[in-house]
Amino acid sequence: MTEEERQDSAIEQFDAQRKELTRLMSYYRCAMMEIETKFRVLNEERASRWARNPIENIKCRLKTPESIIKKLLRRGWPVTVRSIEENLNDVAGVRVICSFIEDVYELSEVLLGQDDVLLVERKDYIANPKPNGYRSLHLIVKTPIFLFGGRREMKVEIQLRTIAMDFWATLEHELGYKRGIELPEEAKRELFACAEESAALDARMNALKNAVIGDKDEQDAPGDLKEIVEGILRSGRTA
Ligand code: 0O2
Repeated sequence: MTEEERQDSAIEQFDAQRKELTRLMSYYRCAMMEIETKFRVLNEERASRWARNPIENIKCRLKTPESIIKKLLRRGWPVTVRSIEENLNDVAGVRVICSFIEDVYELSEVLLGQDDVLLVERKDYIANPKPNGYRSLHLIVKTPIFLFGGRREMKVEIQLRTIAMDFWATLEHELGYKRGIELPEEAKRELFACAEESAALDARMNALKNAVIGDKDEQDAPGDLKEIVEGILRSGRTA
């Protein structure tokens, strides 16, 4: 092979990978849109039936190619387009900020009850907060997107949390988590205390909701849900 032929072949391979990556990222974007729409539909229905919005805000994000490559390298996985799909669960992320703690669980149960949503992994950092105080419900789901060429299953990471949990996580992210820096012990203790206070506030606001609105929308909630939520709220009250 001449030098020129080698260059042409390298360019061709690079171009093929680039096109494949662009296509894959667009599939992730589509899956993210599907999941976002599912939550918007649930919010719309609750708003029309009970004049209440269980969802305060939805934030979607696609991991950047730089961040994807860094994660693959960090974990020792191959840096190829196929490896992204095989190894990463969080390329497409949907964060659902809920009004009350009960909304987090109800929305997740209802979403997972849909026949085109398959649960891959569930991490309940609300029932079991991280040692630093972080709380959220994390789901990895598979959902289909329908393309000209047919159906394709894509993974999406969903984080459900209350406004108070989001307030804490956003500021904590600013302070340390994002930059990967180790905070001084005193700062860690203070952040943990803030997380506990936020959890107690969440429990009080949830109780207030039930006192003011009653349990109208709980009539729609799946049977075992009340018990789970009540357990979490009890622990929040004693925090
Ligand atoms: P970004 O910038 O938000 O995307 P995995 O991704 O599953 O291989 P891990 O750590 O087991 O790795 O995942 P986990 O525990 O489900 O957490 C992943 C995401 O949750 C993070 O994504 C954060 O968004 C959020 N998160 C987890 N722990 C914390 C925490 O202590 N503080 C804050 N503020 N957020 C947290 P990324 O990709 O790390 O960051």
